[in-house]
Amino acid sequence: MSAQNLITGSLSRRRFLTATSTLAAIGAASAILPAGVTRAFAAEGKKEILSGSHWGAFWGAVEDGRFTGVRPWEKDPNPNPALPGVQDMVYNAARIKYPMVRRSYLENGPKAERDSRGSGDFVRVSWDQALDLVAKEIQRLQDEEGPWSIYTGTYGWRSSGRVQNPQNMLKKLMNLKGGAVFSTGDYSKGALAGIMPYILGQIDAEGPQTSHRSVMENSDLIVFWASDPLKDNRISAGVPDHGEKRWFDDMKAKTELKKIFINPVNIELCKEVQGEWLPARPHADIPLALGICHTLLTEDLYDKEFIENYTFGFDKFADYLMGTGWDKIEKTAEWAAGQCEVPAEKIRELARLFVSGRTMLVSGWTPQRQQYGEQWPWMFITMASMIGQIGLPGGGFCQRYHLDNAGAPHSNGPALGSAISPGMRKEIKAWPEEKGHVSIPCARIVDMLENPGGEFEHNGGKHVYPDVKMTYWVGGNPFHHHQDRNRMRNAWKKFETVVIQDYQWTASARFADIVLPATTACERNDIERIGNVANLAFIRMAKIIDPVFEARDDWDIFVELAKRLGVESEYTEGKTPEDLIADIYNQAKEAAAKKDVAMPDFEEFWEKGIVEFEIPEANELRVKYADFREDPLMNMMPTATGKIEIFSNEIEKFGYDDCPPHASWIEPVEWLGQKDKTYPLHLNSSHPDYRLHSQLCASSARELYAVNGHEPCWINTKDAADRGIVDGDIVRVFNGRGQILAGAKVTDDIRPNVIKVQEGAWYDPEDITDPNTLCKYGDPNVLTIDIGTSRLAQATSAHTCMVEVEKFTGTVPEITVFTAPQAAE
Ligand code: PGD
Repeated sequence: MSAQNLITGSLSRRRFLTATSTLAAIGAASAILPAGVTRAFAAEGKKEILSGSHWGAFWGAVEDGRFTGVRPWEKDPNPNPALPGVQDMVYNAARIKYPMVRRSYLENGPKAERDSRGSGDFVRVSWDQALDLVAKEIQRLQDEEGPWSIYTGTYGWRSSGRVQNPQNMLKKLMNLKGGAVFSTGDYSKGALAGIMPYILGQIDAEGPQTSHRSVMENSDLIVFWASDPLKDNRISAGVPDHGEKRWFDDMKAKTELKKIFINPVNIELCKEVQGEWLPARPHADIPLALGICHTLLTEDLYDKEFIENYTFGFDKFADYLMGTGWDKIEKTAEWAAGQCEVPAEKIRELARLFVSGRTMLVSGWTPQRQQYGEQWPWMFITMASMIGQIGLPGGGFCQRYHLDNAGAPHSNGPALGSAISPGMRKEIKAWPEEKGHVSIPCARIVDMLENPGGEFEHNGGKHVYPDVKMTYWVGGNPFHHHQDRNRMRNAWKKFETVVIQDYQWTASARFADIVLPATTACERNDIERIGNVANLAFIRMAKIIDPVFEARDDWDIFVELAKRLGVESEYTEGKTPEDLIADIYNQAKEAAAKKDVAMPDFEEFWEKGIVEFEIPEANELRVKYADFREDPLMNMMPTATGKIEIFSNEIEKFGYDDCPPHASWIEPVEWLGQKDKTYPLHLNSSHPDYRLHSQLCASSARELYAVNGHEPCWINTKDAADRGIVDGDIVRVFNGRGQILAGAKVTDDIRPNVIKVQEGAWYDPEDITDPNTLCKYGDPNVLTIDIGTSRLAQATSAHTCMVEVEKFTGTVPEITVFTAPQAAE
């Protein structure tokens, strides 16, 4: 039987009965059954289907063809409390039900009344009409302008699933049609990924890290520096395994292991494991680390042998520490204390402590989402090099413990590929460089819109911004993830046509011309891994219900467009998503066989819904960079010098004053140390406790955290008292870039002069005609600055932001963003 038939419903009645007889134990997919059988089956009552999501593996309950609830997979050790949102978002009021076109666009075509985007004035159209409009516009721009006029950078976290990757689908389609402008980098670890290849010759913050067990057995001290592994591991780009819970339990039990949390927020994990909270000033991590390094140098505590044998360029960094480097400032503990507000004696104490036993330094990614963000990861590795424990059990550094349970031992399972590759661009017209570069750093989209034909620098190169006329966005939400919303809103008008393909009415959809309703992952078939690092299992992401309203799978939408654009057969290559699911499973099965790991046939896997792998004992004690430590010549770092580069000759050649050739402190444009106190509070817009970026914001999971119906604004007790704010008040957070409402959460778990509003809160403008309109719900990116980290990575600087807060005394406007625009009901 073909994969297509198996998955989409040609199971025989006998096979169906076999499958359903095991349901009590393992669940079954109504989706794999013929329609008639599905109905008969549903009539038997509630059934559960095993599937996976960004929030975890779960059993989806189905009653009479309706998805009615979720229950965490029984082997999930720490289910995400937001999981019920997965079911809620299928039906909630923000669901996009039908293809919609902005009225004036429909009546007058591209460019029409772009000021009215965001007003919600949409007209329902048929699928054919919507698809014709999109195809016609792509064709027109390819013919009349060229591929440089269409921006399909389309950044975003989409849904889990190895096959249904709508961004690759879109890119493949555009490549077959002569290309488009794509994007590079990401909003996540863009600065880190930009600088690391020069320092370690690899991105480092990816894949497996030194195992948790190695830390538990060998470390005396663990320092979580701007890292929140309890919160962030709740989600994953694949399906999270949540195994880190066991690590936290072990940490809590091992009282002799010292834990320090350097963070402006006293995070849950710090309290959970009875750690020491060091509330250093945000945006001053580099001075703090420099003060530590200066102490290590001047008290002769650093590991000279490691520096000598494993690193390059320390002498220049030492000069910088001692005040003979480029800025002529000696980085004494006293100097550092003035910047980071940690007492000088404490800084020296930390330095001594770090070398007194085995120390694991753990960093999160917030400090690299700041202006000059490239400097922090470099500083962090320089400090770890001076401590000299890189490659030793339980020592060194880790930049990924907060994601994908990256200290988990990995199983003996094979890799699971991704099914759709964007392929190569088939040029219809040659692409001259003066028409603009083929890609831009993703976080520079607004610069591109404001400066068509303008020059930009990136990672040693000089390029030209293309003059884009259209964008097609899928699987991402730029009206949440990008900074400085008011500036963005204005720049967005440059697009003559905006197509958004999503399943929910995000602000991005509201600011579109053509809105195409996609299915959620629960309405189609796919396959994923449980545990991006542990690779505990492959899980069938079975269709739980048929598509609701007029939603269509991204795949089907792109096939329809490919048809209209004359590239259907090249696009599909004769396959369906179900074939692709079977293909990548079978490829993995072949790879497994080579390692003597047995896997069931695809058919059996699909019926059962899961194949689990074993964890070899040897993988429990992984130590990152142990081979380099053991033999730095045979296992050299893939850098220019083969060593860890504390100084980079390559970066020096770029001559960037915003990215010097060794880790440096450069005062940012906005921070708590600045003289101007117009906006006296630092805004921390870290990742949310109970969503994935903006996903689930429109769901019932909001009840877990909303304050008085608004996105919470954590504020220190003293700061609140100074402003007459009490817990639960609606507050206005503002600066020169914009203003938002939020719900005050008054607490001592955030240090004074810092507030927190989580990224991903949906943008809800009160009056789209006002360039400084209030966001009624609480999107922090109304307030954040939109500048590149530096010319090297050109990543986001979202965490460089100062604001003021006041109690809101006006009439609180109704929040409207969580219901569809009226015409779309
Ligand atoms: P998501 O909310 O995941 O955010 O930005 P990103 O755009 O990735 O958006 C995904 C969108 O895809 C949602 O609208 C969802 O409905 C849609 N979607 C999901 N599945 C599908 C599908 O199958 N098909 C289609 N068509 N659509 C789908 C995240 C970005 O935000 C990231 S990664 C980071 S790290 C940044 N972090 C910060 C930060 O720390 N602070 C601030 N201030 N801002 C940030 N922005 C960045």
